[in-house]
Amino acid sequence: MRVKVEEKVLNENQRLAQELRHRFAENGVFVANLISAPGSGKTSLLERTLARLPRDSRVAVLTGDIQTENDARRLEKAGFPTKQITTGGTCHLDARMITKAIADWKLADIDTLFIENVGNLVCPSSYDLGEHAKIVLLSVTEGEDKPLKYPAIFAKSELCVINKVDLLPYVSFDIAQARANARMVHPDMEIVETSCTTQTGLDDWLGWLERRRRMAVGEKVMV
Ligand SMILES: Nc1nc2c(ncn2[C@@H]2O[C@H](COP(=O)(O)OP(=O)(O)OP(=O)(O)O)[C@@H](O)[C@H]2O)c(=O)[nH]1
Ligand SMILES: [Mg+2]
Repeated sequence: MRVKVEEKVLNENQRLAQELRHRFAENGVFVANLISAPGSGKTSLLERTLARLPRDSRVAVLTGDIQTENDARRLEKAGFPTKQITTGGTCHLDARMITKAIADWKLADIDTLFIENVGNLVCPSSYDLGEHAKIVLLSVTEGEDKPLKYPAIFAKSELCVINKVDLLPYVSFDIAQARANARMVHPDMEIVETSCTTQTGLDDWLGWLERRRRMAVGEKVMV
């Protein structure tokens, strides 16, 4: 019975996600869905990203949490359209929440939509939001075994951002093993190493983002 209900919910989500995908494609919006355990640095990475973009960039941000508007308050400081989605208990964003949140935004005015999912490595992996790419963050305080313990999200994400590398001297995190574990689950996975504190690796992240955006909107990429 429970399986049947879950199936129905996921099918309905898939239908709404497909509608979103069409709308994003029609309007040329590239959508990135950032997923990680609580506290890996999703908001920090977005803060650093937004701060580096030209002020006239056509970027918008949705950020999901169970409670509080804290992340939206941090992100809106960059001056781009930003909305908090508070789920009130649900451990992931779903396509209906995205549809509702963007209802009064003109998609034709947006080139890139960043979605910060609720901090959780499990539930968000099952919910398509109509995005082009899922991006999973893993911070060096979490342990290099996480790709093996939470394979679904590593299998479904195009990019793994290993964040907080400034802390490597202080924690026993084997970064080579973390990379190998991610590639064991997802052999073609792209990986970048970042620190939002020292800004190490941010160029690699921004480069990936721009290449992926151009691919999504069908432009030719000159590398
Ligand atoms: N040392 C270090 N700390 C970081 C880095 N990135 C983020 N932090 C810190 O980690 C904590 C959590 O960062 P957030 O950006 O709020 O993490 P989050 O993934 O958005 O968290 P939730 O939205 O609650 O899931 C904050 O205290 C950040 O300052 C980093 O690269 N290095
Ligand atoms: Mg956050």
